[in-house]
Amino acid sequence: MRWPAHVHIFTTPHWSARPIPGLSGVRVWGRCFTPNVESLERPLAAPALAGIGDRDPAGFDLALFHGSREGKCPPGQTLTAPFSDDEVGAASFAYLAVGHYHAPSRLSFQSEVGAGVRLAYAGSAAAADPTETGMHGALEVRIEHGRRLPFAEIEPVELDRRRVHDLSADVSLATSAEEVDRRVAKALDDARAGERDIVTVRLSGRLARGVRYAAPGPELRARVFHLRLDLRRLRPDYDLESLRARDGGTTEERFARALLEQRGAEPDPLQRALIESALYYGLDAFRLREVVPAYEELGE
Ligand SMILES: [Mn+2]
Repeated sequence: MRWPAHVHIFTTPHWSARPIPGLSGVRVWGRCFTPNVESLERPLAAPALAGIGDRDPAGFDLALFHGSREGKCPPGQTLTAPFSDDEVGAASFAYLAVGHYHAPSRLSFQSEVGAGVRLAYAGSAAAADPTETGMHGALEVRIEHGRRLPFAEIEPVELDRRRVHDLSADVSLATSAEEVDRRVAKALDDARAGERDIVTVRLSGRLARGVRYAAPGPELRARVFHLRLDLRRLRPDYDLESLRARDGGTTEERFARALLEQRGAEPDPLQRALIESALYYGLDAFRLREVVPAYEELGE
């Protein structure tokens, strides 16, 4: 791929600048980073900014870089090239365009070098996995300068035509698999999930006795680009608390109590889920007189 002539790639780890043709005094500053190499260098610490010098009062300086705003690091994201809000405030950039975090965010404040939005993450241009919900794209940044302090405003530009949704549906006492599908379809409607979208629906509640639900029907699957159902919080309608409380001596009651005791004593959540699925299979055998695969996805 060949970049067009007006694209400049910053290739030094220290800050360097490019002027913008036709815009006197406006400089874009950048510094490169190595993908997947975490760095604890602070890009906005005073020594890193020492080479930048005074800005041209006719224009402004803009920063483009990769880094982590401290205190805002999303769970699961690595902290690299950290900077603090105080460092942002002390730097002489009117606007800072930052990358690394995948969700959009912004920081607005006024200082002697600029006002309005002063720093923003555009976020990833497209959702990178099923947890990256919401809109993804770029930011259009408008900076007014010359007559007053440089003033920036930003406007999101949606680029990813797929949206990622993370939804939940209560399917309590659904009396058939079709009814479960209808409740999931309602959740898709409420979220306006469309045929291009990637959707996780977390089901919860107790299904009516004897109802099995393992996967969405074909009509439901066809409604979105990708549908993933999380069944870990779905339970059959067995009242475990009353089984635990009863001190009766039927085989079913003793079986239920024995497994509930085992589950209570088990520290490992995976083992607890396994014991619980064994309990449900056993209760199915007692009450429905049949055992079919249904509880492989139980979880906490
Ligand atoms: Mn990154």
